[in-house]
Amino acid sequence: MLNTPASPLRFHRLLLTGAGGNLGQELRPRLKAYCEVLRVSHRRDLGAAAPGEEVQTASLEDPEQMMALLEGVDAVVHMGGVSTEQPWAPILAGNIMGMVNLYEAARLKGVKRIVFASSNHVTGFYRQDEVIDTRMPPKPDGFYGLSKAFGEDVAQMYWERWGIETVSIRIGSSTPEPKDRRMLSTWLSLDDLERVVVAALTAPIVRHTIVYGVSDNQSCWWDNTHAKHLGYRPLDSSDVFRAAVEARQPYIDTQDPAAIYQGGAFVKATPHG
Ligand code: 15L
Repeated sequence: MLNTPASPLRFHRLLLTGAGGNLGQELRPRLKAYCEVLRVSHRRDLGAAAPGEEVQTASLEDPEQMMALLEGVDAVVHMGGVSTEQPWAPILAGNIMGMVNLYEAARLKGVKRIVFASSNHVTGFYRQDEVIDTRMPPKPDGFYGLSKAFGEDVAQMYWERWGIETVSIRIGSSTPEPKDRRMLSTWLSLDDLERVVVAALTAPIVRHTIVYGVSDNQSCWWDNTHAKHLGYRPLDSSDVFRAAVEARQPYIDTQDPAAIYQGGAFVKATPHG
């Protein structure tokens, strides 16, 4: 957790969806510093609310539950939905219907800022020897990446038509430590995750901005030039883990699609039936 003595309360009520997921669990205690009330939600029961929290169960694919969830909310950190490559049905429910339900509820309840957990898998079929920026065309590496590309388009449409601002964070690999060679380039430390989410919540004007959620790794495939106005400055780097990762994984198979493309193993995941 960041030591941010200067972190003022900026929101009355902030909503965190997917609060029971891996990154939702990380953000739950961290986001409390930026609001008076943190409403946390998940499709399953999250148990008792901590001080300053409200717990509300909601399924993304249920429009009525989403309408109730957005009631009285000032801003949303949307971490909910499917976060790995899966068959189409759960992706359709969580990431396609869920995105539209979330934005319709935001429109009807007057919510004006959403931080959307997009993914690097929107551009997973660029090669690992290419450096790309946030304005290059998507190249999704599966149903999951495709659904996140759709989510970014939803965010764009709701900005143009309804003035709802979004920052779509194409999260790299957010884990306590980088686990393999690919993650030396894609790693987002948990503190930098908090930094990029807070920047996305508090930057004065964002319209619809796309940013790669990545730490200050010496090797990096993603150029965030067009998101500089967010003021996101990563302070961590995978480099301190490099020697240990290379010792664990001394060789890479350069013919393996997982080593050729930025999406790694996602480019060959086949849970599609
Ligand atoms: C993601 O989008 C996934 O949610 C996460 O589980 C990781 O696999 C990450 O991408 C990654 O690319 O490492």
